[in-house]
Amino acid sequence: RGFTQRGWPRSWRDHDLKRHYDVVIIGGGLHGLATAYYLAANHGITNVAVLDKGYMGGGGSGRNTAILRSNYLTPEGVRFYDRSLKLYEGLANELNYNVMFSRQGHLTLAHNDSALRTMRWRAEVNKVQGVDSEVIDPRQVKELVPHLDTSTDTRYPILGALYHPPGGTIRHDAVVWGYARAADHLGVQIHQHTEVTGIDVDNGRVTGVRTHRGDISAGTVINCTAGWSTTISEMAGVFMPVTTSPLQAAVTEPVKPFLHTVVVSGTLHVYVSQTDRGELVFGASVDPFTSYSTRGSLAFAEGLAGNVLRLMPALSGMRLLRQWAGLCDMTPDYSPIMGTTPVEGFLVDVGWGTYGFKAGPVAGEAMAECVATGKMPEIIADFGLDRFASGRLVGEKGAAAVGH
Ligand code: PYC
Repeated sequence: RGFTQRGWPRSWRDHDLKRHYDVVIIGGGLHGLATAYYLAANHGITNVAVLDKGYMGGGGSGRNTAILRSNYLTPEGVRFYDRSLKLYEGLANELNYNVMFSRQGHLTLAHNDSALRTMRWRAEVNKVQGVDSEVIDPRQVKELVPHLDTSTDTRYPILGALYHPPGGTIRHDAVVWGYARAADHLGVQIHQHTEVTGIDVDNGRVTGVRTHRGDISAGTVINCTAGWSTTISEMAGVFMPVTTSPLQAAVTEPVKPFLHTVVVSGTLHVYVSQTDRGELVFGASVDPFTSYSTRGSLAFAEGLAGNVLRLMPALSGMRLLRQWAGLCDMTPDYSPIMGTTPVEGFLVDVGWGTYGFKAGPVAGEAMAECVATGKMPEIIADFGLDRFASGRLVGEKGAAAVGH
């Protein structure tokens, strides 16, 4: 396995590219690595390569705000994300890696009647699916988060909230590293800095992948990218109804722990949680334009600060330390696109919008099953690419953490 220069054991190995793999996964983020891990762990498929033009977890997996929840709006979405949360709960054991899962509970604030109505709707759908969510009043909100301004004479008074106790946060990098190390142990090859330049298709069937390090033949190719999901799919001749927008986030200096619940306001386009190190992690809605830029902007920092202070005026003295952006591939119904495509052997796990991170484990589990059995697992059957032609959409916009 080898050691780094500092004497630390390597988490995964480097390899020369082989000429053939049974499965090539494009995209070494959480989804690609989880798929590789479950292919090997659940189905014994180990002749697998994970390719990434950058480093493992350098895209959305390392840029999200690490929030976990399953309080979605559609039954399909709730079932799917609930399975993911269950896998997250057991992940430290499964991977033998400290992923720092923290079940703090998740609050989505309602500042007007229509938001409150949507919270009630979500709470009922959640309960029917066996997921713990309920609407609470401003007094209960204040008990959970004393720093929130729950007074009634504000521009955006808090009328209530959807409270989801199973939600929380996790250490996002650790999740990526844990899956990568476990997949490597099982024989999967991880190839960082390996850019895919083309996908070979013969007679409607995928036959291989071209990279700047050489060509590979493969029976199955899975597109697990974000930001470049349309570019990769187009290499196989598959069109994706996806547009890409940046989503910015920021982190403050560390302070003594005072916030023990994830707080989200869709109306104010802001969410906040506190890490174990004491930093506050903030995010907003996607930038209102399409772009592949991962740089932060002053306009975002200004807008964010104003909205955070509307919610928690006591934070006015805190300093932002860093800001960044990740790329969100948005679909028309805000649900992902998963499974088979018209090109045989070319599968996709894309279009994750603003909630791909929380779906990583279940997406990997389901995609691995799809490859191993050749059938769409029931849990992702509603997320197929064909739904855009049939019109059977899975509208999840009402459960997006933030306005879009
Ligand atoms: O869907 O919970 C969410 C979320 C948080 C940050 C971005 N999306």
